[in-house]
Amino acid sequence: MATTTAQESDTEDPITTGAAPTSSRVVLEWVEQWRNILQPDAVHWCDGSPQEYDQLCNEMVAAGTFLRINPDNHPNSFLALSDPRDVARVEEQTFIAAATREDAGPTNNWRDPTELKEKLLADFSGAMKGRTLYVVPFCMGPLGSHISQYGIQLTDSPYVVVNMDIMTRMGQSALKHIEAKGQFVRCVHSLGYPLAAGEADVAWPCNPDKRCIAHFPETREIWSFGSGYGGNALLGKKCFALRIASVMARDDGWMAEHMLILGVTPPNGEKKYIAAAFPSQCGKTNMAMMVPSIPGWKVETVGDDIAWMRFGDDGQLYAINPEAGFFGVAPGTSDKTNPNALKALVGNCIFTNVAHTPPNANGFVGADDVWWEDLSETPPSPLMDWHGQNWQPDSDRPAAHPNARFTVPAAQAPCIAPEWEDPKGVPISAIMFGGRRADAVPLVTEARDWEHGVFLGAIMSSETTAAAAGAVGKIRFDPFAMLPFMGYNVGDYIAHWLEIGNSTSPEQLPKLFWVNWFRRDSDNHFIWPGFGDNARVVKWVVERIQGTAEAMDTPLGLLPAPDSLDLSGIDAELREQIQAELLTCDPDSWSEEIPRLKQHLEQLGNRVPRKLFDQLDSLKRRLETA
Ligand code: SAT
Ligand code: MN
Repeated sequence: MATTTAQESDTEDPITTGAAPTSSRVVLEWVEQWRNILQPDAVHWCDGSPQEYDQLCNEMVAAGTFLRINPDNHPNSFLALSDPRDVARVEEQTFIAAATREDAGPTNNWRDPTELKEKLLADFSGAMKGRTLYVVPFCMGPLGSHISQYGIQLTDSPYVVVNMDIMTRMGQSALKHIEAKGQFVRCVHSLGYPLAAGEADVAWPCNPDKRCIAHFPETREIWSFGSGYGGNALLGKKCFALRIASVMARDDGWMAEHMLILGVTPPNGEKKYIAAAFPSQCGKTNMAMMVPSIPGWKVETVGDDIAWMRFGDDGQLYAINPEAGFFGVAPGTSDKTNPNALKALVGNCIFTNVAHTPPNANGFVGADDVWWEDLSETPPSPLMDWHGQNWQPDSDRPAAHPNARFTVPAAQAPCIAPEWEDPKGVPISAIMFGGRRADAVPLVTEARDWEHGVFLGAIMSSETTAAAAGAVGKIRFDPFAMLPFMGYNVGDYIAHWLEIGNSTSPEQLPKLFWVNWFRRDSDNHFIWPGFGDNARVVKWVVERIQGTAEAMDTPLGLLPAPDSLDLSGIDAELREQIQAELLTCDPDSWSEEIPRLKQHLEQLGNRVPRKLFDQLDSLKRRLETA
């Protein structure tokens, strides 16, 4: 570990980056430039060692940011409770500062890069007074993979450092690769809460009024101010791996997508890989870790949130998971919904904004442990909620925040695919797009071809969730589950998808599918059982790839032919309801949707390829003649 503190030195300007474990001029100059702006008391170059991790955690326990939870239940694990104003991604304060408004497109908040930098430089100036500046070199993807990318995050949050340690390949080895390449994404992050001499710190410093998550795609920079939570602050995740990487991918012929990656082994042993795009909090982690309800089928996890995909020399599309950990939604995670996630949470976890049992508690979880909605049918008692206040089952608010999270190393999941870190990536045979839709969208629809699949991805919509600040449950269009994560104009993004479809032979392209697990009946209950039963849909998809399952043509696309979707073991009444409601296309209600879809495509601006409107016209015609 290399920390230089003001106290240790007796020169005029005591803080230097002199203890840096690198001789790379680009790195040193950049860090030094920011040290001058941020004015920290100390600079710490992160080496990514377990000792460093332990020391930072112990310091956070001492500072009150972390509570060590019962080591008998979760060794080496901690609970953090955030400032109640800092609990989710803030889309309103997230900006794409591309050279022109048009380059950012109508779905992004655009700011002029020069003006935004000027404003932010004022905010960053002196922002780390009284704090340590951590230099966090990291790699997104397996170290040395030709698909991986590198970054350095400057931050004054030790909470961010330890989360980055779990979520990325962080430290000395990443720095060596950065030195060799001379290239890295520049990520600057401050909580925006400097401390005056002698001022006491708070457990979760942040500056909600001045929050600003800024992306400069042309220069591959991220400047994030004022938040310490999730995707606002762990800059390797949405900021880099999606917003900046989507721009890199467009420029260089690859794809950066909001997708899980799973490996599925059918009874015949021929393993296939599927990527699936769903908005935040729509079950990507559960799907990636599912335990199939149908015998003889096995699912393994490659990634649960982000996929980077590139064509191999053989013309196939290969995917890596750029992350090294899971930053999963805790509430709802249970033995029923995701037993593999619970098994992954054996230890070395960071829990944020879940509920906890006080030190003197007894009962099911015992003292000093964590709890969230659905973890057990009966909540433990006594229980402290995510505000740290006493909570009763008849309270009118949840015990865990709906966007409470666990951070855990991916390797700890018992279902992790042995090849999950293969630098080559895994060959993708199918891509699914799915939203959270109570009505209309069938359980599964196969696209007629790539272009039709791109159309289905572009008209995806979903109910909003607690992963982002704002209203929950409102339907919004969320093309490719990338609405909050595209680093450039959505029309160009769709055009890029079309270009990808021309980059290899049609037989080598993944097949595209549209799915929806979230249809509700008139009593507002989910119709489809979901979770392990989603394996039935995966099975149909694999059989379509292999050419063994039947499909029927509908105006929307190819739906499972009667009896081709395996519904064995589901009770007869539900089977009938599934056939009648989830595996049909209702031409009348879809005809009513057409004007809305047209308006949606128009609102995406004048860079939306003509082909999308042609697809809409064809859909309209098919519906009229159905
Ligand atoms: O907060 S994150 O962006 O990391 C999680 C999510 O919304 O998917
Ligand atoms: Mn996500």
